[in-house]
Amino acid sequence: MTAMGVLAFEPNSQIKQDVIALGEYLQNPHFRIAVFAPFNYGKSTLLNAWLGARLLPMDLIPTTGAAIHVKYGEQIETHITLKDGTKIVKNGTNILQEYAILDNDRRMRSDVTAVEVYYPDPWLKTGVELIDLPGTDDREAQDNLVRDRLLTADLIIQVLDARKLMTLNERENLRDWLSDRGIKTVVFAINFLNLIPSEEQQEVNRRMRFVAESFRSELPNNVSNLYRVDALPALRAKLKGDSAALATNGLTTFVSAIEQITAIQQSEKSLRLPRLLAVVEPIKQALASKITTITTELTEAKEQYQAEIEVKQKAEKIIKQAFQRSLSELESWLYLPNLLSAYQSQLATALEQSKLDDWENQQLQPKLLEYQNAIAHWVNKASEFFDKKPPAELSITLPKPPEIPLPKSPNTPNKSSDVDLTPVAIATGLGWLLGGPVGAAIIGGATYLIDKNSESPVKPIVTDPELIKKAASEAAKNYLTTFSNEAFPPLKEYQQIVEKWLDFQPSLEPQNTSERYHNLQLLTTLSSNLERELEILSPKIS
Ligand SMILES: Nc1nc2c(ncn2[C@@H]2O[C@H](COP(=O)(O)OP(=O)(O)OP(=O)(O)O)[C@@H](O)[C@H]2O)c(=O)[nH]1
Ligand SMILES: [Mg+2]
Repeated sequence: MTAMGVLAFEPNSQIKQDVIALGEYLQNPHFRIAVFAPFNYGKSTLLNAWLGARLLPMDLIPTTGAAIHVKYGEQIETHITLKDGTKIVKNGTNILQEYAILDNDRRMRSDVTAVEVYYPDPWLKTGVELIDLPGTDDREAQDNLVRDRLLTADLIIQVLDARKLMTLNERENLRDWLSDRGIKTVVFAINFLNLIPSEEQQEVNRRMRFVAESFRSELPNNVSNLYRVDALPALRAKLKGDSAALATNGLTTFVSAIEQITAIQQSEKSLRLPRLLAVVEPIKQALASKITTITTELTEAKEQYQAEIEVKQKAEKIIKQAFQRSLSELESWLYLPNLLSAYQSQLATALEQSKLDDWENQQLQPKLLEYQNAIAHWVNKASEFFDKKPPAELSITLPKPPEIPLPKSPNTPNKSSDVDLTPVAIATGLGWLLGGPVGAAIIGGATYLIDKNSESPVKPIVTDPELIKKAASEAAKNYLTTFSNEAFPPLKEYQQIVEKWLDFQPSLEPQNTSERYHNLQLLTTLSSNLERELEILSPKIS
């Protein structure tokens, strides 16, 4: 049952064990009779007497260390199944000493999963199976095993020790545990009655009858569920074939009563369903409460998630607006007419003074950075808020130093007519340099023609301040035009990337809920299947 996993029962929880045991019980065609009692009460001795052979280990110390199932077989054989699947088959039952008794620490072997003894008894051949169980009240593992087996039994025989009667409390606990599982019939066998003085035997019998009364509601009035059997004397008599002794020690009466009760119960056949129903009820409840828990958790998760999404959507809106604003501020700054009116004249002055570098570092670059930072600020905010890596930063580079057509000056020597004076690259620091072999430089406002090929001192070529101013202003305009033209494409591209990146698309479901949905579905299906099965079964029980 997959729901067992979803319900996450404790590994040894009673419900889980009940379900497992019941599965086996429902499949098992044999009528199972289990004998149980605390250790040393003579369970194994009683079964041996019943079967007429020393099949099952008996001893003065706690002995039986497995549920030993005795079934019909043509010859006496013992089958041991180990946890790893190994099956050991041996003639006789000596091998029980190795696999089915408690060790020196009074513990069961943990590697044994099933112990079966096959025995050629005609009554067993009718489809009856006897189960010898470890004693209870010694260790929890044994107690658990016994309870498991009791649930899979069709008839339960409890051995009582005439010398140690059950207390009221013990009796009620047992009755509650059994009736919670739909087990209403228990046959009691009193052992060791011959060991107490006869004047006390009467009183013991009276009290035992009182105990037995709680477990016979399903039996006809003429059939008792309380018997006296002196197990050891019975075994001895049986082995000797002493039928007179068998009658006095109670075995004959006990065995024929059990056969009668078995016949009655076997004919009813309805034993197993009520027991199933008794165990199903707690499972139904566990399913229902788990379904409620998961549903509540899912609803809460969804509401919380919805709230988170709303917050994120709000944040997205604010961030997007702010980003757009900072971006259009930069755009407007880069808009050529604005650039020219803000910077052309100061740039021209800077060029005249050969201070392009200084101007870039002190004027243009800081301003550009300021706009870029404003944009990056919002991108980083979004990155933090939505916890995703931001796109590559916006990169706007400054143009190369400007080139200008250098005007001809009246002072320009004729011989320089062969010199191509345009365009002229304006370098920084040293002044103006021509692209060709001849350069022009402005140093401190004076313009010279530099013949780079000659070592001769520089000679001025343009000295007219008006012409220089004009050239510088032209150069400034060129520079700013290039700057504006080159800045827009990366800016547009960046805008597109960021706008797409800023689109927060919430997934429909909060994370980590899919498994819970799956479990919920599983449980709901299971629950309704269970209901349906029960509806089909119910008419058969009532
Ligand atoms: N005197 C006497 N001794 C008995 C009687 N029945 C059993 N015994 C002894 O009591 C001891 C325990 O008997 P077992 O049959 O091993 O008892 P058990 O209930 O199977 O014990 P565990 O397997 O340990 O739970 C053995 O030594 C038996 O010989 C009886 O009727 N009279
Ligand atoms: Mg035993």
